[in-house]
Amino acid sequence: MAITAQAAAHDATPTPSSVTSRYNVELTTGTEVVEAAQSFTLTLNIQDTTTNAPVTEFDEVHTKLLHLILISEDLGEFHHLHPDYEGDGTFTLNDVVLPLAANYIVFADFTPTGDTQQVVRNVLTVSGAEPTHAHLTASASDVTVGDLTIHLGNEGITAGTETSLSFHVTDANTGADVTNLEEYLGAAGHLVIIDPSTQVYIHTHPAGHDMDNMSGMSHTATATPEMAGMEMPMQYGPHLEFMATFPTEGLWAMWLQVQYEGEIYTFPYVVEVTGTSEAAPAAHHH
Ligand SMILES: [Cu+2]
Repeated sequence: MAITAQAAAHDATPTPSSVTSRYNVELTTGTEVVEAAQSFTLTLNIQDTTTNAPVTEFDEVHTKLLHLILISEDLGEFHHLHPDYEGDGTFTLNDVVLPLAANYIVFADFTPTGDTQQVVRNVLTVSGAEPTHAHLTASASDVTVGDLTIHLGNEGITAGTETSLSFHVTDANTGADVTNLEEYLGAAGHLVIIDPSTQVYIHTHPAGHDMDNMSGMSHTATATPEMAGMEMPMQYGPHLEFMATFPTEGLWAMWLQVQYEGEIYTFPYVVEVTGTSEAAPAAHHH
């Protein structure tokens, strides 16, 4: 199958950039076929396509050398994983279990030292998978997972325009604002956005998590004596703002990940993005 590669910026205002063939990510599994619900080892070999040499040096981005996003082709399932670096351009992930006989889209998100962030797309097929398409319907603006409810406040999102996605985090049981989200992988939250064809990948973070603009963030109120002189852990909420530009209209899937009381929570959303006013058909011609 064809492997397409796609680069996307990993800064505060990401826009999907054009397809690149600069890097190849070769996926191999320890078994001849991957069976649903059966554990396997996933190996990734990253090569420079111009020289065929392995890429051996990577920058640490959000505390990891490689972020692996696995999404079922119907966009119903989302995993964010971190394979171990073995050296020589090889990463491995042990004990991977995929529950469904489905095609999984694998986005390898990495930054070769000296280059920009790269996102390379592959497809991993679980035995018995039938090709399918995402049949998305817009989600409710409130999504509850465990003890947290997160409200997406945007009323309308327009394609081609930088949009601030505004989330509000509350306790699902009491309705009280949650102000003590923890840092997860070096950010207040992580938002991954995918189009239904899974050709566009956007990964964005709240503005200012690198200490230059502290929106959406609060310090802990008190420091214990043990913490004197140490950097205090950051806490976040109830507001989280992410900048993103959706290149095209239609339904888009998003997953917001935050950490709360030591656990990682994943909130799935589907949002409708409308066309620009220029693109809308003219109503009347006189
Ligand atoms: Cu992230």
